[in-house]
Amino acid sequence: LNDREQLAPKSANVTTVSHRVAADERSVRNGHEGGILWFTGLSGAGKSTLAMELERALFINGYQVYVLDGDNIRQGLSADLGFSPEDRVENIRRVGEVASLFAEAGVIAITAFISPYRADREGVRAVHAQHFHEIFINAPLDVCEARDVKGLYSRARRGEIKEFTGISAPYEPPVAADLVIPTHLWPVDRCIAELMTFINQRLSRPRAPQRARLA
Ligand code: ADX
Repeated sequence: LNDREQLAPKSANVTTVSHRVAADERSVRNGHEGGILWFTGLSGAGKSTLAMELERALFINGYQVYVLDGDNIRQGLSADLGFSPEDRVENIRRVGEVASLFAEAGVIAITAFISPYRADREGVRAVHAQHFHEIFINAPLDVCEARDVKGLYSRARRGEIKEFTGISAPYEPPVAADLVIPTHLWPVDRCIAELMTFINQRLSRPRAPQRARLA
């Protein structure tokens, strides 16, 4: 919780309380470290599909993993937020904090949010720089629009949805993503295989849980 000074707390007189479980004790038990796999991309690029497939694949391989998905989080944690620039900033800030808590708890958090602003994604990286991986789920706008899985693009084109990303609201693609997954070129199986390879390289492999000497 060292570099969490992004937003100065409104509350006065709060101090940091130390845990008595260290990060490496958690990773020894889990067989891997916690971390954040931050998916970003246009609506319809494939973030949710790949996040849920990857969650399944990692779970089967013994990882502690959980997906935070935009459409789900916006029905709970971010139920008070819409799609104005300010609300998107706040949405990503909250999700970044939650994902960081998951990572500290030893879990791999996969986040599936458009997260259109580069500065917001970099803000999350600053909160949890150690194990933050920005993954660009990249499909061109015309492909996402042709897919139009939820029918939102056609509604946005008709002006029924305002501030729609890619149509009437901006999307700032990553300039140096840790991994790029072009979903218009690769089938889902290939995308998952590439993600698994990346995870095996970047986060330690699962080991058989050891029973550490604990006091
Ligand atoms: S973000 O911009 O704040 O990161 P988030 O990922 O949580 O967005 O939510 C995006 C989802 O909300 C889309 O998948 C889509 O289903 C829905 N949605 C509804 N209105 C909009 C809009 N104006 N722009 C983008 N997505 C929208």
